[in-house]
Amino acid sequence: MPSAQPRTSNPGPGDFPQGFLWGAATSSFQIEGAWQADGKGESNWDRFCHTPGNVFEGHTGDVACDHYNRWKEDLDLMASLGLKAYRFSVSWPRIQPTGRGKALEKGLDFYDRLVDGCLERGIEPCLTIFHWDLPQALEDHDGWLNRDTAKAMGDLAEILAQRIGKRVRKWMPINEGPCIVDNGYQRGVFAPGRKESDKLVRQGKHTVLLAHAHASRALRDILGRDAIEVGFVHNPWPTLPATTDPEDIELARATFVRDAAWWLDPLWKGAYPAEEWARHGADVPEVLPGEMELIGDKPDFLGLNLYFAQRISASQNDRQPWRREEALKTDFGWHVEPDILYWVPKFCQDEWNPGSQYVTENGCAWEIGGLDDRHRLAYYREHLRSLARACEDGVPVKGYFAWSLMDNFEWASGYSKRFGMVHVDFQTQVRTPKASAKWYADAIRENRVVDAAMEIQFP
Ligand code: GCO
Repeated sequence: MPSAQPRTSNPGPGDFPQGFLWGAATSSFQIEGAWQADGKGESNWDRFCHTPGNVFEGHTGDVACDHYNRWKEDLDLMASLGLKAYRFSVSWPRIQPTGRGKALEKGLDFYDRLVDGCLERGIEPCLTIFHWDLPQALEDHDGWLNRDTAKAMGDLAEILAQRIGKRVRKWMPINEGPCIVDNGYQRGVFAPGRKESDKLVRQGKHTVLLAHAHASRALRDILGRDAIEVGFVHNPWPTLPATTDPEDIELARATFVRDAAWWLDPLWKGAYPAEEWARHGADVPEVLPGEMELIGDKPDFLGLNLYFAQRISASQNDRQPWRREEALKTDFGWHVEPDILYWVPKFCQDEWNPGSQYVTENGCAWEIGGLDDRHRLAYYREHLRSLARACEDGVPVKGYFAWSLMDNFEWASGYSKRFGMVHVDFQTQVRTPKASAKWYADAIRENRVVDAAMEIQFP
């Protein structure tokens, strides 16, 4: 097994600022299981999985990691790794089975215990309100294509704020708008599996932004703006410079910003990007009076979910981005480009100046090595090196959450893709930390990218 070398020097390359938040992330549907326990309602992902042909080999989230029953053991595991923070999501239909009305006490009790369990172990609970498992009853009314869903999410945020209160300081209403809408309502590869027009899909994106806004408003009104931080968690399409030539950097920055602006401009600039708006002609969302003001009440931080990247070069004739063939590829075929964690936070800082940033997800699906997962270890190591460089350059990145704490249900790929730093045997539910988890624990303890005797190179 690769092992950490003892620290030999004063602060230097690879060190993180004091108080840097080291965490790991999961989401409700991917780990909880217990899909009908204690009055929980059906989610759109339950329905999607139970409909043949949607998910790899008919896998479902019915049991997943059985975290609903094993949460204590899982928190102990996190504590043993020295995690400072845990990012998890709540299952909306566990709290409101139909997405509306009175909350189910048993559902709230679960998250109540989880939050206390984190705090008792010195782990900061960071709560995502919506990570894709929508009550099916709301989906039956058009889900994210229906404005009412945004309002309903505001109500859910209110319920959570009242019950969980200031024990949670970092709240993330939405996880990855593009995956919710593009994958769910345009490409049809995620729940609910619809294939709708550009116009409807853009309306869906607007509804997701509105949901973020309603939830933020509820949290801030109830808990107080100064008591909590509300973040927007996004997965931008990352374009990086092919070289460090200033022209390449500028082209990459401009391309990146153009791609991400549809989601981030409304939040940080209070308006959709004008050029893009014009380009879409009639395929733009209906925006009602007051909505942009609500959406433009800036989040306190930007959360970035980053996994892979493409490159661009100014000297290339067509100036089109491409994926580097020589890059290592994960089991998903995703091109690994560790400097994504340097460039993307920097570009975001320059364009939107969100004040604080967190890498809310970063990780890889690799089966290779099994428990001796050197590729994953190297992935984390090299990405964190890049992130440390961004911090050294003054980009206010305050923390990092590895995706994922443990192997889990990977959406349409079911259990065929393993992202965990902890291995899960889905027959026995036994959890076993992989080499990457042990390395991560060392890095947390030393607050820096520790060296490891291992040979994986990222070309
Ligand atoms: C995501 C996701 C995770 C995925 C991960 C790997 O937010 O896309 O939050 O649920 O499992 O990204 O695909």
